[in-house]
Amino acid sequence: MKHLVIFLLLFLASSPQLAVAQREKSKDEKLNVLFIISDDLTPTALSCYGNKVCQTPNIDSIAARGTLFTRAFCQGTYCGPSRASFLSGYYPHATGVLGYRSPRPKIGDRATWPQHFKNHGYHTARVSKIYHMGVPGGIEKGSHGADDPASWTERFNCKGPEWKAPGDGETLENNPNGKRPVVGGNTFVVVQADGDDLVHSDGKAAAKACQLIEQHKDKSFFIAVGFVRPHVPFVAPRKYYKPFLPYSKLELPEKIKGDWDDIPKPGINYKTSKNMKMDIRKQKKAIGGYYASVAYMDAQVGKVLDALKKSGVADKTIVIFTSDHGYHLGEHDFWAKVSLRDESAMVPLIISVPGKKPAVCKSLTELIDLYPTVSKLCGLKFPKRIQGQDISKMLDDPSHTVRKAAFSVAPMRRGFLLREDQWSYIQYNEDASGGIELFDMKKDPKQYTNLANKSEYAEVVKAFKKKMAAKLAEVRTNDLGIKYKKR
Ligand SMILES: [Ca+2]
Repeated sequence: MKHLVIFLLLFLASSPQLAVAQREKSKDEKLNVLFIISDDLTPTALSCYGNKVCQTPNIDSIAARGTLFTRAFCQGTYCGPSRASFLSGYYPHATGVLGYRSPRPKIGDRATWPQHFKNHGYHTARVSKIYHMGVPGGIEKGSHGADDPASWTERFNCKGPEWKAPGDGETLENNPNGKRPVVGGNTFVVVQADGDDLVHSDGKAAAKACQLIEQHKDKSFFIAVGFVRPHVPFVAPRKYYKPFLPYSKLELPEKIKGDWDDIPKPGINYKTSKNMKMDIRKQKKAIGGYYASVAYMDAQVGKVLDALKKSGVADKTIVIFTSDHGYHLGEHDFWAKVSLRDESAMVPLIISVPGKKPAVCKSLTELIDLYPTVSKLCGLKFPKRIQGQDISKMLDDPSHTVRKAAFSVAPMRRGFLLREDQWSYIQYNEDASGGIELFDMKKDPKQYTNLANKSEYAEVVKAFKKKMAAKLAEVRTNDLGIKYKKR
């Protein structure tokens, strides 16, 4: 009898019907991708990264199921170059996309990350800002920005009132006498807005994402959801401000006398408490407005996660949460992005894969790793020409490493960063003629003491100059056929 059962099982396993059924099963089991990206979000503002004041329960819930990367770096410290890089799979200095343009003219018909999935039968959908879009200008218009149509099966923009939202608004930047009205542009403005979540772009983006998950749950999907908060203007419905009021109770980062004295001019960030003319009250309000925007964005993430749960396909969907770069919230009296210090160059990165254990991974990673990694996780071969590394093994073994240094650039400052385990090395200009910063990240994790001009570190600096030149040469060795000018 036992032998008969084994015979029957063997017979069934070799039958063509069963083979077809197995193929169909494996097709059904292709993992979906839900990619959520916030704009200008520093990891230090999230409770899963240790913030005690700003609570982000929904983003934390992704971390509770997935791998939280504590040392993930963007490749460009503002929207345009960062997004063009991880979406195309090339470093900013490979494509030369150092500003606010689509990478398409530089990559020709080579597939971008979402397009690679589209080419493999995925339904790829873009909701709001994935490639660069001007915030607030582009969001007020509801336009496509520097999008790449070939990446998507369908795409949706989410118009919002931004700084014009009715409510109590104040311009914090360059407004010492308080007479400056609430304005648009890349300006620190806080608006405690009237009305509910759906008044704003991110509320609309969450609603659209929920609808798309339900609509496409029966096929393989790659849904990319872009939230524009906490990018300025800091606008959120009133209720999200409550935990941060009065603003006077919020704490500012420690201010050290003479903090700027040992750093080269381009190392002083483009926005500072000084040049923005923000007194202590305004600095605290900026943090409160930023946190309220984060809390609002986190609530929208929660809606999307609920829709995924309800759809019944959560157990076959990879969820990724990240940002395009970090942000200063007053450290060294710096504000916003662009700087190559950790607060600005690091991004939150959480990857949750069904069936894998939650973990915290301290290995150095880069946003450019998403293209090869997520391809690998979904069983797609990725093109050799792309420049990121496959970090998928880190999701099984968080001690796995693929690189000794993370690389990032701040083209606005002609700045270049190599961030190693022990050192943060920053130089300005390709020949370092604009100055150098070197921080010992073990002894000085908040980067207060620049060691670059101390004679005892001359060898370390010399070695980094060499490593930087080699990294740039490596980046420019690619299949794009571009002639590079030194900047
Ligand atoms: Ca951004």
